[in-house]
Amino acid sequence: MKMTFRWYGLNDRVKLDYIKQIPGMTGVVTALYSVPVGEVWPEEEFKALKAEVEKHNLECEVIESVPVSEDIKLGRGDYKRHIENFKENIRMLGRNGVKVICYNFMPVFDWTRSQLDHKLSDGSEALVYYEEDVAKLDPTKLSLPGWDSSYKPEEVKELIKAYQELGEEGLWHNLEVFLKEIIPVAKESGILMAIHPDDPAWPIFGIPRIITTEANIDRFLKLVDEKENGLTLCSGSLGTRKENDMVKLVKKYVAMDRIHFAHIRNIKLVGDHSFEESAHYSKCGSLDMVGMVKAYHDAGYTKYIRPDHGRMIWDEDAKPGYGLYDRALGAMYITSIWETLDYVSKK
Ligand code: DNO
Repeated sequence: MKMTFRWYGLNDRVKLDYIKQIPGMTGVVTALYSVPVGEVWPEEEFKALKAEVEKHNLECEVIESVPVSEDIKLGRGDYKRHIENFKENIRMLGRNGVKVICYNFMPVFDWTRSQLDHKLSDGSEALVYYEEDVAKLDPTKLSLPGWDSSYKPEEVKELIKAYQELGEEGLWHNLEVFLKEIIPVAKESGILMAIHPDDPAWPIFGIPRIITTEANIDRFLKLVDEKENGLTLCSGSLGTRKENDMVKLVKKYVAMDRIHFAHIRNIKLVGDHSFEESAHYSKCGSLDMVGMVKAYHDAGYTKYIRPDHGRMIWDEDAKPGYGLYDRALGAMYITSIWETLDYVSKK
């Protein structure tokens, strides 16, 4: 496996120098954040970003994310032009040594939480999702750090209505149209596409979400049954549903060679539709972290892993979920499990 770390570009408080100091780190996962969703990424800008990363002896082989426009997801307006632009981005990234592109097909809202700074009993702060608090939120007035914040409240209102009308089957259809266009281009460009599951893995605010369960992932993989049509297997997203057995899912999809990128983190389930993000260490949450890492390890997984969200600890002041300290602990925890498994299996 290759251990990587998400980096938000030159404005990120977490510097490349710090990331490089985490033992075992091979590269960063990043994106061009200046380009509006749906448009073409300027090649020179990407080359400069990559050069900056490489100057720090880190690789830049995974993009998270090339965002998919609402028009594509809704199959309306500018969707054909946006799909062509997406293909251009795939070609350009392939030319520049990128191997994996992570993206998602979540309508309007990317990852959603009810609070970003919930104090856990040890004094650390974590992102949490409490169903009863989410029910009280007004989605048109919300903004979370992982979202495209360029929508105005009236636009969000219109989008929500459009997705409610489109429904789950409509969203599946538009995903299929998108995949049939882009996967052949990914194949030609040496790129593995890796969809990120919906976080949390259920519909929110009455709008559909489809990358949520084993049955739906099976359906997704069959839409275009090619290796290039793969997954970012995010344990903290799929793991929000109790019935998603993460160790089993890793084993299954890694054996099919459809996991191109792994987001490994732990969560503590505190209700059917409520959870708290916890430290990576298994005992802090509900997921079997060693079981998951072992499933990747024993399958001889050679692709990319990153620790996912961290808590805010040691008075760090950073983007919620994306500080340096707790994610660095997460990376070391995963790397240590891997090393131990290597050691034991060679004995
Ligand atoms: C959350 C992330 C997601 C992810 C996108 C991928 O922290 O894992 O925001 O980057 O959904 O497109």
